[in-house]
Amino acid sequence: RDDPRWWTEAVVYQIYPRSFRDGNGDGIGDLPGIIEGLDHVAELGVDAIWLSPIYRSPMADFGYDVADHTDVDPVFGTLDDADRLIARAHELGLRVLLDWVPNHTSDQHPWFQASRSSRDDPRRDWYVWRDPAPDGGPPNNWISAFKGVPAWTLDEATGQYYLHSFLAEQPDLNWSNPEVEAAMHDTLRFWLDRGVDGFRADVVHLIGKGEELADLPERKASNLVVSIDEPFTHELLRRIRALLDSYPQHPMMVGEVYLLKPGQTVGYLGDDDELHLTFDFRTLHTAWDAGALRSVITTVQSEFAPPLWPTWVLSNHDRPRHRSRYGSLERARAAAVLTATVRGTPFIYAGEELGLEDAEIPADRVVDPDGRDGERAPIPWTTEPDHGWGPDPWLPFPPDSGDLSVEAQVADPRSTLHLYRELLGLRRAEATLRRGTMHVLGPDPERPEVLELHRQLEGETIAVAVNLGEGPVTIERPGTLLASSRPERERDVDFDGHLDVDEAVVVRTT
Ligand code: TEU
Ligand code: CA
Repeated sequence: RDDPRWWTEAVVYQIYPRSFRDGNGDGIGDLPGIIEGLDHVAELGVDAIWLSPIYRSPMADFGYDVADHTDVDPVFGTLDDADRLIARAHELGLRVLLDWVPNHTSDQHPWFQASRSSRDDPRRDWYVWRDPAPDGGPPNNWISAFKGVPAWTLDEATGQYYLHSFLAEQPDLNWSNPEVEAAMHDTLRFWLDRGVDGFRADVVHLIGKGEELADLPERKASNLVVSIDEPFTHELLRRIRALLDSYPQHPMMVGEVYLLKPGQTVGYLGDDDELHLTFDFRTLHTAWDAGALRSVITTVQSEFAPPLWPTWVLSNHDRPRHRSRYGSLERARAAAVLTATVRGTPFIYAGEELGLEDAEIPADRVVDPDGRDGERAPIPWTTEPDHGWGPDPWLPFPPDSGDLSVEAQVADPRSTLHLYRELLGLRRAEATLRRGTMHVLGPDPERPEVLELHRQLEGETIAVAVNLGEGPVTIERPGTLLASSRPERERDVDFDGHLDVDEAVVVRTT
């Protein structure tokens, strides 16, 4: 626990609290449920959990609309439950990261209630208020995420518009106001004092807005989240980092920097004085194609070359699960081999260790403002019809939930769950996989459909090869087969070079 750079060797497991496990049978996941599920998480072999928001919230965006940063929403439990969860996780050797939502609050937050109450309220300037344009319309052409509507809503009572990059129920905070900065620092302290080990910072690249708030070219205005990238944010991040660094548990902050152009995300690490880690969602937006994956991995690795450190993520609560995107369980299992062997900190989204697909959501059960319900379906724990959730889970289960349940997969050594345990065990055992350099091989003209990566440390090379082609292939890579995405393959034998369709192997080369 003393290593200040623990996060470079950790594997992080994302829990979406509504969907992970239900402790009281009301159909909505909760903190007592998470505590019950922690043994499963620890046995998987991860090092930390990240909880999507658990704070008091009207749930317009399922918790990403925070109404009180210092309390737990009653649907999830109590502050005592949070304390018990943190303590139990620590007993199991798991660090705990909370989601922190700095760009906006709920419109029900007392700060916004005060801010909207009058133009003279001391909290007026805690949010971004502007006069209407001369024609009475919004102050600029920005479009909010989710519904394609303007990022401004007119507040009739005071005759001004407020800015919301997301829903109208999620007004953007004004970080140019030092009181906002101080209040948001206090929310970090509140949880650091309770023992959490860090944060995942939601759309953190959006917090520093320019003073002008000028019109943007149309394409940027309607893709606001990927278009805002202001120098002021870096100043704010340096002060956040200083706060984190003042705590003895070496808190880590991973930023959701939702920028997709070359070189953009890496800038948010600063000179090792801003974020510790940043997501880079270019991999998340890449298809199951050898050329595309090779090129995105190469690019990200070169941007985050030592001494910098990248992350790796294939699924989360905002995007279709990678099994659904890639189209088969075999591919999802091959991708798991990459997750366990790439250079960088892997993030695993709860349920991917079961090989879950998105659930089919009937139109009348869609509840998310952006239609992300499918990837948020409840995790099946048992083979029983209710899969451990009581009669009325908040969303339908993913396909094959009986066979894919935790209970069924624990009992089956060939299951995806056992593959994840095996692979994460291998990562723990092999320093080369955690700390080694990584070289992405150029395409072999004979077999361009094979993606191959080499991890190297102190003269040892571990090769990872994935066949993304249409038929089986043979490669020239002598060594010992350490792992394969195929359950039937014998391990710890000489590798014969054979790769099935959608198979990934890990080979200690000789
Ligand atoms: O997501 C930011 C974000 O950009 C997403 O809205 C993404 O564009 C969209 O989901 C793609 O369908 C973060 C959170 O992860 C998300 O759950 C929140 O809704 C959002 O911020 C607002 O807090
Ligand atoms: Ca519940």
